[in-house]
Amino acid sequence: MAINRWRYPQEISWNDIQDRLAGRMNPENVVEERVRAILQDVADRGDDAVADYTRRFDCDTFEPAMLRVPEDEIVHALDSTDPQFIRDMEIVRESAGRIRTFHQAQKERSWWTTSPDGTILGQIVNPVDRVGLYVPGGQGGETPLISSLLMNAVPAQVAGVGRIAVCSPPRKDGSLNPYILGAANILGITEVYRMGSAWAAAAFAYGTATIPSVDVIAGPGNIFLTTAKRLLIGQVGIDMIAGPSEISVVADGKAGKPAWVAADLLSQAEHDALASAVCITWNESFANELVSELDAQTEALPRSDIARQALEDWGAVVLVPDEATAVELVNKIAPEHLELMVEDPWSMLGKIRHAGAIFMGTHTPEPVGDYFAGPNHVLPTNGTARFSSALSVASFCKKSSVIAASPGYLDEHGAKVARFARLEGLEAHARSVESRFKK
Ligand code: HSO
Ligand code: ZN
Repeated sequence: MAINRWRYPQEISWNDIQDRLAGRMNPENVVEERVRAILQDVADRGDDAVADYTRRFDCDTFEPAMLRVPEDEIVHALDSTDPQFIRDMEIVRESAGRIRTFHQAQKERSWWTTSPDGTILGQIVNPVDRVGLYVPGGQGGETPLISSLLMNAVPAQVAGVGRIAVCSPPRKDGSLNPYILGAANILGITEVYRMGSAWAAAAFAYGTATIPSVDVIAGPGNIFLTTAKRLLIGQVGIDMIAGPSEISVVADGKAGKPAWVAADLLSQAEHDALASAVCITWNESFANELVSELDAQTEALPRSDIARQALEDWGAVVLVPDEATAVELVNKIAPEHLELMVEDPWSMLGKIRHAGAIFMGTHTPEPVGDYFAGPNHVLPTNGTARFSSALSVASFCKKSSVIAASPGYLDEHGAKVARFARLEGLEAHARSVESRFKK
């Protein structure tokens, strides 16, 4: 495998690295026209359009009556006799609990301030009313992203969203994967639809006879779903436009073996041929060992083709002169996931300013965060960690400000407000205020 090896900054500049990684952006424009037509069709024809697309792409016997999964099926989703399924569902339950505990700490409160004159100012936090969550089917419905369902549903529940609907594309026989229904049961979600791709987003955004419209659509999906979400912003809120997975590992060569770093890089490379996995180190012999580990481990993976392509196209082992340069480079990349595989990660942490999620030291491989620890795995990609954050309870809330002026407020401040209004040539504003106090 031909993985990039760069000496930064001697052999490659930051601009060059940026150019190399920028090509990863999804070529969304190519599908935009098709997605626009799908959105319009669902807006016009509702359930029939959704069923038509589902028949074409997922299940050739699909009818509108099959859109909603009967509640009974979800209520009985855990009544399985398969011991493996039961054990798996216990893992899902424990993970959901840990995700819930973490997100409960994020909950923002409404707050109030009172001035000496009796004026009260405040901010009220309210959840949105209705949310539609998307779960990708994965390989024809065989490997749905259950963890992403948890990561989207739990913060919405902690926010207090009253109505949470879930959708996922049906398998060939029209059914949903039992793991999706089992997870919905564990989460206490009873509204589940069989639909996927851009038409699912359209149905959630516009509403149909069967599917009520929602306020926020969240969850990962293929390029059609992502493009639909992007085009629907404004009509609905969305979680974020997440790009292919990324990981950067800072390794001092003392903490953690090359084999571990290689495995961690591959954990994200296997997601997508467009995924990016980068190791930054100032230890040359470690870099050499890492490259041979990557070679060997990639070949041994079931998804070796995807991982190899990701590593060759968007991966790199970057040799820097020292730790300070490593930190500088990390802050420029602003990676989705950052592992600090160094002896003292806590002393490095304070210097990291831009990263979606940070994994500390040798005992914290990134997949612990993907599945189990509690923090959200829906994270900013493509350098957007410079200005945005993980999916959170706040993603499903909005705030209303409250102003309650005291009886004496306008006598004291009214003239200033009126003058400010006239500075902007807005006479009616000025009179609204002046009508209430004596000049
Ligand atoms: N690492 C992905 C999330 C995920 N991993 C889901 C496994 N399942 C987000 O970048
Ligand atoms: Zn992952």
